[in-house]
Amino acid sequence: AGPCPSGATRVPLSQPLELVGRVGVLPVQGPASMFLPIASPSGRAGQDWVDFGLAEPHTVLFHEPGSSSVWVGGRGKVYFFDFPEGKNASMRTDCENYITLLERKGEGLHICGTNARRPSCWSLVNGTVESLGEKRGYAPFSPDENSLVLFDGDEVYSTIRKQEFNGKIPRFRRIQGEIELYTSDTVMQNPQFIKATIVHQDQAYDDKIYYFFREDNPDKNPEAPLNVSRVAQLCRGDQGGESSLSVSKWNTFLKAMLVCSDVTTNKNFNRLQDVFLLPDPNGQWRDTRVYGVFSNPWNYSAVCVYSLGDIDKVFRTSSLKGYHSSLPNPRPGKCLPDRQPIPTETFQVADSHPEVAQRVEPMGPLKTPLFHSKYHYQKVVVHRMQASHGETFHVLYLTTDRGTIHKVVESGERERSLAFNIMEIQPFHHPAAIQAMSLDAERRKLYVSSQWEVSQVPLDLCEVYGGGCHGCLMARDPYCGWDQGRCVSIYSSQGPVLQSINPAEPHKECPNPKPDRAPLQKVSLARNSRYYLSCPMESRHATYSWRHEENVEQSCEPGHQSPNCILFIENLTARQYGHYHCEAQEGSYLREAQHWELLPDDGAMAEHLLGRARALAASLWLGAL
Ligand SMILES: *[C@@H]1O[C@H](CO)[C@@H](O)[C@H](O)[C@H]1NC(C)=O
Ligand SMILES: *[C@@H]1O[C@H](CO)[C@@H](O)[C@H](O)[C@H]1NC(C)=O
Ligand SMILES: *[C@@H]1O[C@H](CO)[C@@H](O)[C@H](O)[C@H]1NC(C)=O
Ligand SMILES: *[C@@H]1O[C@H](CO)[C@@H](O)[C@H](O)[C@H]1NC(C)=O
Ligand SMILES: CC(=O)N[C@H]1CO[C@H](CO)[C@@H](O)[C@@H]1O
Repeated sequence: AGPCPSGATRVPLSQPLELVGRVGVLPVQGPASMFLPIASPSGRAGQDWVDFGLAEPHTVLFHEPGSSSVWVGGRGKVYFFDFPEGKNASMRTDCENYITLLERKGEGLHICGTNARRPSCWSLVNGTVESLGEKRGYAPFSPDENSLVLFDGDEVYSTIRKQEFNGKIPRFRRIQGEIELYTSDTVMQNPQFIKATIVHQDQAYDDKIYYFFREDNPDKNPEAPLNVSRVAQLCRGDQGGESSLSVSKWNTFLKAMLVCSDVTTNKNFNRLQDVFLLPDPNGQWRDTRVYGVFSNPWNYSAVCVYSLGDIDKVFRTSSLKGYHSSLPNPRPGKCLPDRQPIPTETFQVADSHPEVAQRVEPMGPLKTPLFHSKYHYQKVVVHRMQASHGETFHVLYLTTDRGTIHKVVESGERERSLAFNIMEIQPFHHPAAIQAMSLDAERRKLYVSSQWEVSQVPLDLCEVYGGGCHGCLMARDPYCGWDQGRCVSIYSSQGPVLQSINPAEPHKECPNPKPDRAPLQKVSLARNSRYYLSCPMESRHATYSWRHEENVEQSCEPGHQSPNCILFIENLTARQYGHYHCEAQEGSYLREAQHWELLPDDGAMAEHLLGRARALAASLWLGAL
């Protein structure tokens, strides 16, 4: 983005902004019959959405767990939506003010934006917007900059540069609270910041800031990856150093490499895309799970899970890469009590050797990814939930580059985690890339925004699973169970619902030993006509086949290109009349998904159907080409 056009108007900082409210309409999509659903427009069942009414090329989302509202910062506007009431308050400013930050601040909301390259903030309290003036470091000069702002009480940390044209080297700063500090320019090479967090440790003086980033690989060997993924640590109580060189710099910076590779298959995932921290339910900071989404040069993805305890241990115990003398005392990276400054010698060693030799590896005995996949995942949030029999599951929601969300269930076992992709959710009315995603674990909702709309998606979408009890349990969705003849959310039911504890053959728990048969559908067709039968592949784990009498005429394996398993009949012969069954098979589980009977007919009705069938077939062929 270049400088502002001469006609651009900034929001006058002296003038409060106008707020406008409106009541929106929230259509709710009806349920559709599915079992183990794959991408489908009906994956939207039960969700709410609101259209912006215009394109918002850059959005940020703010949602407070437990509330039914969501704030979206757009271009010159802050949208406020309440689900299910649905209203919006938009803040009218000029087209160049991209809102990049929305954060709770006491009673109100802190809003910061680019404001035509004069980064500024506003506070919104009790429906009134007031200008806080120009605030460098809180918002970037243009919205696509690599910016991260972290609030903790009165402290504010930021990676946003303060000068528009100089100071191009990205730094991690403390911009409010204690003395202002920044990272040395030599400790990171072209960093892309991903996520920052504050971790309160056992002793207050030991509190840490961890941030995750990618940077250029210092190893220029042509075999080596271009980028490496990192976690860095800083002591929250860092007061800077004693020498003129160290006085305004973080004196406790160290960084470590984050490894996400599968040694058995020799697959490496080097590009960190997103991080989600899942705190331990018992409040043990060391057991916080750090979920990292990584990709490789072919845009395949892997999810690796680390623990904060392991990260902390690497920084506390590892030697420094390339440093072969004995370490000074206190050792680099150590937080000192009582606001003691770090001795210059310790700073110099850490500043010249900021990387620890030991790498941070995923949890688990094999230190491998939780799973890898051919999808290009971008963002992740994780929900810890308890199924009705008390077993804990971690459910991952991953955004794909096609604007959908994959729901992946990790079973709670410590030793050998298993991950199962159970659903693809299309959250929007107009398919579009997902710009922001926020999880409300308490209310069990996901909020996502695209350039067109913001959408509220319930985590317990159970009505989408068709196929009766078998379909409901085969879905292996820990939020859903079978109750009184329906696949229901475990939260909506008063009493216990039937859920499976047998992940291999969950349907065996159902009262009816055999799944329901599909209803018979009939069609009359003339001889020599062209026709096709289509069977939606609702499960991503099943093989679908079309059977005519005893012969399998068409078979579609999991991972089939099209979402339907299609049987073409080029030129209908006498032998081809009769019954056709589409069957979905997964392990020992077999379900009839469709049942058709093709009947001979030479009358006018057949002509009509034939014409329709031909038209459909033609459009389908075009689609396939
Ligand atoms: C917000 O507005 C309400 C009603 O106008 C008023 O009662 C309340 O005191 C206000 N709160 C603050 C913090 O100004
Ligand atoms: C990673 O590598 C690419 C390709 O060389 C480069 O453009 C990019 O700036 C590098 N750094 C990061 C942090 O992604
Ligand atoms: C990977 O994804 C990025 C961004 O989505 C895209 O620019 C790039 O071309 C993709 N690379 C490959 C090999 O598909
Ligand atoms: C179907 O087969 C019949 C007899 O073999 C032939 O006359 C007819 O042209 C064929 N129709 C098509 C559409 O290929
Ligand atoms: C997204 C949206 O619906 N925006 C509306 C918010 O309210 C103002 C004022 O009524 C409308 O002009 C916007 O279109």
